[in-house]
Amino acid sequence: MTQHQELLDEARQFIAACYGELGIGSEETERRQLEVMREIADRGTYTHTQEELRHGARMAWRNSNRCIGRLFWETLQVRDARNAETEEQIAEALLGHIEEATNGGKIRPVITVFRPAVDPALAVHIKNYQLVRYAGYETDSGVIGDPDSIALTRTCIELGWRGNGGPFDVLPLVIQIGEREPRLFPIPQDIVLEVPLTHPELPAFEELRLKWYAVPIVSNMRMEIGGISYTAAPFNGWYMGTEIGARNLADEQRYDMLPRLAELMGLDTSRESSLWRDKALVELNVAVLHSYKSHGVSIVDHHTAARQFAQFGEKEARCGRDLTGDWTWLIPPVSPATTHIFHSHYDNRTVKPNFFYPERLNV
Ligand code: HEM
Ligand code: NRG
Repeated sequence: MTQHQELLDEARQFIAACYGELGIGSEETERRQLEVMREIADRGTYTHTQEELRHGARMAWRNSNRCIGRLFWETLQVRDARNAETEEQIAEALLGHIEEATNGGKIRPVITVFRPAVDPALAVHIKNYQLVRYAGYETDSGVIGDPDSIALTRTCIELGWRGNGGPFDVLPLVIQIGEREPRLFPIPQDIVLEVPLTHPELPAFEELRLKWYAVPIVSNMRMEIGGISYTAAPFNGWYMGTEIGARNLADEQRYDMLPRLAELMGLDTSRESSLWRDKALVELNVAVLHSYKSHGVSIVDHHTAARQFAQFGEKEARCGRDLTGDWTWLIPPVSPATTHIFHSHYDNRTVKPNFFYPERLNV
């Protein structure tokens, strides 16, 4: 199939599905389909209306097979930033996103959509994996900060950024239009909400001097709606506690905190069969949930999230839609078999609109 034909088909299908869900009559749907077909014939592309963009982005979240948080897909706030042209205007919209999403801790699910990649020379690329992320520095005595950010940190330094060399330095926004030189925009510290981690029963936990940022804003995925590719469409919800407590701070190739926490807890680390790793892991996750809650920052534990996901499945069935999902990502990394997800099967086929990993390498 030619690219042109593929776009026509995707567009027609999307308008039909979107307008059907929005309860728009067949006359208006057919009128819009014709208009879109004509626009594609004239320009080789078409422009979504605000309503199509808004509902399309919500469908993209609803179709994200790896996401356990989909019950709330209809609440997604869609910011239309398709008119942002320069790197400065894009950065300003991104800072606005951080503020609107953070909302003093009562996190709002938000997506900001930049102009689609019609002309590759003008395509918008955000090179950060998430808008807020900690730097990772390779030093002679090992990595300081987040090892996951080593490549981006190096790029930032090459582009003139000077980090503080600390374990939790927020990286600047790195924005690139087409093949132009990427531009850096530091994020003002006062708009980045962070949570210092404490444990409800272990006062010594503070000695680890851990913290994490409040809002995960994934910024490197491409959103595809009706055959149109939005290369920059950062989105956020709130964290599930295990993402921080069982992965970011626990993985050996990330902050690797389990050995130090086990020591602090006085556990027997001389043999695996004492299950010191498991005990430390649970307490790290208790600390994350406790700290976010006591700072009034939205977060969900994996048991509640799994129940919400079950509700999502029931709601989808009532709407006559098949549930798709990726089991390997949906099961939480702590006590997976205590959730119904572990004992279920999911169809992992890709339904569009959806989010995709970028085709071009990010750093
Ligand atoms: C993945 C939870 C909101 C789209 C995930 C993951 C979790 C999660 C736990 C797995 C992440 C990992 O293992 O690294 C939640 C929660 C939300 C939420 C609790 C609260 C509202 C959203 C929103 C969107 C979204 C608003 C898009 C509009 C996705 C996508 C992935 C994902 C595309 C897969 C990411 C990848 O492949 O790397 N979500 N999510 N989620 N979520 Fe959500
Ligand atoms: N595991 C990553 C974040 C991935 C997306 N998770 C969400 N998304 N909760 C991490 O930083 O730990 N969301 O849009 O809320």
